[in-house]
Amino acid sequence: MNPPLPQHPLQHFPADFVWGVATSSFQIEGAAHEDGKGESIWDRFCRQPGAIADGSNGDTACDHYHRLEADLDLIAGLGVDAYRFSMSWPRVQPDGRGAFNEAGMHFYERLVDGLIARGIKPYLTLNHWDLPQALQDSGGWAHRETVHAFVAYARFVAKRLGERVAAITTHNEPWVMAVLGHETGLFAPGIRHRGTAMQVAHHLLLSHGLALQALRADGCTSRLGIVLNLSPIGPATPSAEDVAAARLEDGRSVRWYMDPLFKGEYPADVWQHLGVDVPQVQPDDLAAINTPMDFLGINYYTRGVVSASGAWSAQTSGKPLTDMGWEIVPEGLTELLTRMHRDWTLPPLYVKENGAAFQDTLVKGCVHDVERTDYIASHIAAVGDALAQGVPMAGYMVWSLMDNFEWASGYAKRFGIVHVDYATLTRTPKDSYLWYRDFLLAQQRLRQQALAA
Ligand code: GCO
Repeated sequence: MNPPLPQHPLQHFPADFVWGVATSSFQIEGAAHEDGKGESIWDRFCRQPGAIADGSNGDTACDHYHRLEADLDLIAGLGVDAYRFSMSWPRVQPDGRGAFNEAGMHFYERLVDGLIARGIKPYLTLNHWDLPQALQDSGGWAHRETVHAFVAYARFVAKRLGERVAAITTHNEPWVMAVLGHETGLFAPGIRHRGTAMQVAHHLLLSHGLALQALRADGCTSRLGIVLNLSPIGPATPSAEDVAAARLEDGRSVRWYMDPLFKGEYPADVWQHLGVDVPQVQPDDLAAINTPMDFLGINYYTRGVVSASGAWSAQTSGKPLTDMGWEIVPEGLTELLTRMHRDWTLPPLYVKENGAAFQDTLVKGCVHDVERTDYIASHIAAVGDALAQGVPMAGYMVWSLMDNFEWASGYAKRFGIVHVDYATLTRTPKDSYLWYRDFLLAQQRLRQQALAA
């Protein structure tokens, strides 16, 4: 017998609320050296000894590139309104500047048309971290020229797909690219220099703003925005030192992105703290970053807790943990969303990623992932709580459609609601997939009842 699935009271979401599921190019596509695709910084980074926990790479990943139709059927089987995917820049423009690669574009046209044929709205992300290596070789995101290269790439893609995709996200998680990629060096391109990281963050934000302006000038009809990874950040204890440390971390990870995007300024306390590591900012940059957006996407996984001594650890906090060692805190999502609504004037908000890694076991064609199902159900309820408090929530997307390449953790961490057997590449929907499908069906019925009433 199957273990019982978690029960949460069925909340009533607005009829136009967008339910979705998400992936990213490097994590699922594979076909790393096919049909004219250029090298990305993640292709290169995976070759560095020790960079990836299991020594793996994205050469095959989930082989999504060759299994597109079957994967589209899996997405359709969920009954979602939207599918969030990213485009590999080096697949469509191998060197990041100059010639575009028609074979690469063709893959994404098939993807978008296949979604539309199945009644699913395509949500496209232009940059989910896999920068063309050729651009890295000339300085990458630390170099201002990359900003202009990105805008040219965005314009090309929007001209080809803009009428068919419902939404275009410029960047996924600038904090991760800047800090994990250029300060701690845990992610590609593996640089360790705080000043470089802050310059990268500035260039990502600037290229986002300039791309929005260019796309709108070109007449692009998709809704445009950015996706940030955010957490509520609190002190480990009420001590003045911990409170100050938490405030600074909130500044570095939340306000450093939200203030320029929504107020046109960097937070003064963080600017002062950074000293010589502040970015070079040209006179019109902040006005460009402050360009109004049609939506803001948020990726939420866990809360942040900060102690000045660095002594706090999630492992001893007493909260349940995921396989990433991250605390499970659904109420943290409500706290984050209501705080954002309070502190900034926001466009419609979407949770663009939310989900959890657990060690799954596939037995007789089933994965009884009760913990993941409960994680998703409790976080959807947390979004409902934010809505009830007046936050302009417009959608929610599960991370991720299927198990995939979890960056520096390789294939060891499984976030999918569909299990992938990496030896055979067989896909098996987990219980969480079945739960989400049934949940969406129930939402659909509520919508119909509301329409009929
Ligand atoms: C991110 C990325 C995803 C990750 C997911 C789980 O948020 O880091 O957008 O690519 O796989 O978050 O860590």
